[in-house]
Amino acid sequence: MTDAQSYMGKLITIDRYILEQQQSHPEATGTLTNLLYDLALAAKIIASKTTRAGLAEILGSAGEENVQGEEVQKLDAFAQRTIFRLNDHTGRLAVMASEEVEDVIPIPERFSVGPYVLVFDPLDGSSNIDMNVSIGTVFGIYRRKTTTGRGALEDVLQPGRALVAAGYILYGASTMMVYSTGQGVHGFTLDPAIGEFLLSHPHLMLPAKPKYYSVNQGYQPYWAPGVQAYTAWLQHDTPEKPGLSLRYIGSLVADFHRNLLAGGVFYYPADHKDPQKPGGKLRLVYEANPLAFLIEQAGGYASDGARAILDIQPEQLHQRVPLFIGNRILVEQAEMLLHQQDATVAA
Ligand code: P6P
Repeated sequence: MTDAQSYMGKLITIDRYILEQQQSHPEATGTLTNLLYDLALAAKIIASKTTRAGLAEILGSAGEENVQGEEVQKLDAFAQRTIFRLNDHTGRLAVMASEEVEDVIPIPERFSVGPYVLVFDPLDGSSNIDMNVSIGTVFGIYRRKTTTGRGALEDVLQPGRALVAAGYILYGASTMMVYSTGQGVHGFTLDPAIGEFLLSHPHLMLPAKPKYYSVNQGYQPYWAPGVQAYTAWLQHDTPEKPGLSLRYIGSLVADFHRNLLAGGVFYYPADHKDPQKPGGKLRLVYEANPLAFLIEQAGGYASDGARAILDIQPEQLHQRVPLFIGNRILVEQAEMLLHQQDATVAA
């Protein structure tokens, strides 16, 4: 019986599952467990707003701009405040970093610091809120690197390989929380009637036979030749795989989640359409790295087109990176074609 089968049919809450996983780490103090509890609570609080986004006054822009120069939707600000306020006083974190905040977020002086670091995108895909398209929260957890003081940028700029946990919350037809602490990927679905996340997808693994490729083909005229060749390869039957269907929601967590369940590849390559984004649109620290951690735990791979996302040493908090993520065979083909393209250009 597989690990997944051993859980089928059992009614297990996320709190109990996280605690059970902690028991396989005798040295664990429970701090990471409680941090994951807090993120599950944040998910419930944010979900209580997303399900009413179309009804409450919360729609529309808060009139502010975040560091990306994007209008901040009120739901973005609410998600940011919720995650911060659930974690600023617990003594579990040394420092936080968010897509919505330019610099690292220190723990207020009146509270003690702890051994972990939380990086997060509080509400990714927020431009989809008004169209009722699924949106998501992405998070990653590190142990702090610094040994004195209250946590610093150095603690946040760690390679993804150093993550101890990562996950996302998908606010869609149902609200799901999917996470890994390095012992496989596990999915929980919120039962709003009881306010509990229940284990619904234990030990998620990418299907060996991929179904979808996900990219914004509107940028095709601006792609490098290697990306053009890669997309054509994905569309055609080859000995390695059948021609794939295109599915693209334009909301990273939703696109990632569908491909995790069905098999496939999501890519947001560098394009030369927007000079502001020569290295792709997605951020390394709080989008690419947590999802790369998850996809490797699920048997897949994530690359910037040349090397593993998890091996990249971040230089800036909001740095962008090209992202190819999904079945390993599909992502390695991207690396091969981009390398061939570079070799051709260099010749
Ligand atoms: P495009 C949403 O704004 C986001 O950050 C991700 O969720 C999504 O994958 C990407 O941008 C979509 O970008 O350029 O295709 O609209």
